[in-house]
Amino acid sequence: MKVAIVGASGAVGQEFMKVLDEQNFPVDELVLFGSERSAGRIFTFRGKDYVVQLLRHNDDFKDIDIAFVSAGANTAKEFAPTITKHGCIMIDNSSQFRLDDDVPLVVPEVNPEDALNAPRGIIANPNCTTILMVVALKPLERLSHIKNIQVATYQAASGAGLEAMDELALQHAEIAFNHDEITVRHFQHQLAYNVIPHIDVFQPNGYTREEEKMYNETRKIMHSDVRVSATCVRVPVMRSHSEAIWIETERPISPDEARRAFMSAPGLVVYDNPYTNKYPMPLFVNHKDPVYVGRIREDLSSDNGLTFWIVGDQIKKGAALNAVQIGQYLLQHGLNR
Ligand code: 2RA
Repeated sequence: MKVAIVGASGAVGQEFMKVLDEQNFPVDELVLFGSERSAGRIFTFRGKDYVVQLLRHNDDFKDIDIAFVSAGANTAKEFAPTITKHGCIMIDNSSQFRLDDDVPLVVPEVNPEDALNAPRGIIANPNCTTILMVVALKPLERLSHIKNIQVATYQAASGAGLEAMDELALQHAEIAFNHDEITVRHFQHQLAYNVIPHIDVFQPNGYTREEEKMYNETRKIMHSDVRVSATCVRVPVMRSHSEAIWIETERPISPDEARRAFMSAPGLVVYDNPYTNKYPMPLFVNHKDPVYVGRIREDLSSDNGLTFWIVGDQIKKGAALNAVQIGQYLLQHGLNR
């Protein structure tokens, strides 16, 4: 396979290389693309150095089978025709195409078969918070249709990029050394020792675009009329997102029934014994593949309610691993150019 990574120098671009190697993805040739800012940089993959090439409108993608793209919505929109015009499959991590009717939005543990119907050669990778949540929802939906979801997210700095992670570390250092001036560049406010209930742009209905993604993307991925109310919060954590989830189903699902369903579901690890302090925490989930689930219990506010807590690595399963798993599914089902 000839594989491209577009946005190679970013947090997700770097994770694509790591995951492709970890997953032993069949990469016979690798081509890295980036913006003016990163063109010329060199990265090593499986012991070989690769130079980031400037992304341009030409025939560079002519012989490429799959392009893993994480370069933002504007770049995805501008370069999708160039990337796909010779038959290259574009797996895009941006929000640009996620809700397009002719672009599948895929989480392999939930709706892999949707990836086989990509008339534009584009497959969209969902938002990280959505990916992590639907991996846990899928086994429960099989038990009883989920009618309503409420979710509060605790999102890591990594969701705002490498620079945001560096800034968080700097803020902690500045506070530790009693600096009066705290560096605030990527966040609306200081993140260290704080939480910010604002990710992406506020909409007229008072939800942010990040919160609306969880509503719209969950419905598309699960082919469901489920209603989702999200509150998405940035927290001073480096790279794993946490989510407190409440669901209401058509019939009651007991915590034990849910636990058994979680334990047999792909992509999930149950880590749940609060009495021995066993529950997922972001610091211990970093760089891990699965979504971890704990705090499983009845929702006391609803007759058919269940509530639980999940944690997943935002850069890995929340982005790069999910995209690579889509690529693996395509290969298993005869990706043809
Ligand atoms: C965030 N989900 O966490 C968004 C984009 N990665 O900022």
